[in-house]
Amino acid sequence: MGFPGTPARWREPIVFYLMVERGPGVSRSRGFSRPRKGAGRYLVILEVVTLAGIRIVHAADFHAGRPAPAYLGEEKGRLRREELVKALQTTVDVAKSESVHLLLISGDLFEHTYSRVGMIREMFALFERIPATRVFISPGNHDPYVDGSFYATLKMPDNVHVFKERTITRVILDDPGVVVHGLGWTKFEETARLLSGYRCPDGEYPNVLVVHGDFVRDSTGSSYLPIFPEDIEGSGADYVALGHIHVRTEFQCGTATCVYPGSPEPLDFGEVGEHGVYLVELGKGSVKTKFVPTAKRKMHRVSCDITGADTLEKVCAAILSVGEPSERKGGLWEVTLTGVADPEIDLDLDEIKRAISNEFFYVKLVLDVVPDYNVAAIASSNVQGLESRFVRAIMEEREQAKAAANEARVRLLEKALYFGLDAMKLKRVVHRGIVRDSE
Ligand SMILES: [Mn+2]
Repeated sequence: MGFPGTPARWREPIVFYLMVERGPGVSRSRGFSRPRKGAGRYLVILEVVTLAGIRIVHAADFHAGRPAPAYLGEEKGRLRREELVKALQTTVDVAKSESVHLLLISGDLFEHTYSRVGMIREMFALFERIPATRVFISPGNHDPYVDGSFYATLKMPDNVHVFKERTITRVILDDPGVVVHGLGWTKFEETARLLSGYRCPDGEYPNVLVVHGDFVRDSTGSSYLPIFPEDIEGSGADYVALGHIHVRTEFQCGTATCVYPGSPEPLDFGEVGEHGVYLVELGKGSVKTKFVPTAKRKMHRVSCDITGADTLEKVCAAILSVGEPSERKGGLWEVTLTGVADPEIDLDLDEIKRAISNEFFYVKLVLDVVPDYNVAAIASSNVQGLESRFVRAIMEEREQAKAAANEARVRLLEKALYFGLDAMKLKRVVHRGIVRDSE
């Protein structure tokens, strides 16, 4: 074999391959080429072959098919629903561009109750785009392997393995050298500790465990397949690919690295922060993880101080100072208005929302402002007047509740104070601090 770009007298190069690490994932041949007799000089090349471990994309909790929250309305709801399905395509794209050996899906890929066969068929077909990647699916509580499940009725591409049994089974892959263990939910509720007592056989290949369940640290258990720390510590797994918790979490349990990748798309307001999938590089006794954000939209939960804003226009301007314009236009926001507000200003949330909603993909407003009443001054002025007597009565009760450390009653009385003052001064009750935009 000639060597391009080298002088002719430098015949065949001698290539030394230096192995820097032994382990799975070796794809290069090793050794060196022998010079042929009669050749003149030789170019000696030292090639360092770094051995990458087993490359994995780990994802869970897509919840494809789930109805969008009603507050999004019809058009945005439909769009959002499509985006949940599309998240699988994005995940497969990551698996393809990273040329991973394994794609692990730890349950709740779709919602059994709400999914249609056409949608699921399209989703399963996506796995055909990555024929060199082995796909492992561990059904969860929303997509259990029950009678009539799409996992049971539709044909899967050849590179996909679905764990359909309630007990752990394993698949040994000599190329790239890994053992994948997993189980599947076979009903919609699971209180048994299905991992308890399982032990991966010792061998030269690293062990991966794929399961959808609830990691619990106390003895209260869970109806979502409780997993106790000792279940994992005793398992001998190197990487535990979990699903069920929608906000990503990574933790160590004995020698095992455990990851909840979270839902690739956030599903509701509790699920703030980045969402995506995990890229994992695994060797025997070594695990490297990297989070890859893939979510199309983000959930934001912020508060906005409107103290000093004495017109609706100023209130709107304050709200529009949250985030960057692109974050507002693409994101789902929950904005809580806080601070001290002029009691005369009409904080009509519907009107405010109409004025600003074009600037957000979706915005939900929550009022948590304190009206700017000078309570002490009202209590001491015109002592026989209704307002003054009302304030003093409430304040007295508030002191008693405070002395009894009854926080809930203190808050209730403060609310009553402002409701009462509003009713007397403004002739109406203002719903401050009450969520009016139902989820
Ligand atoms: Mn889930």
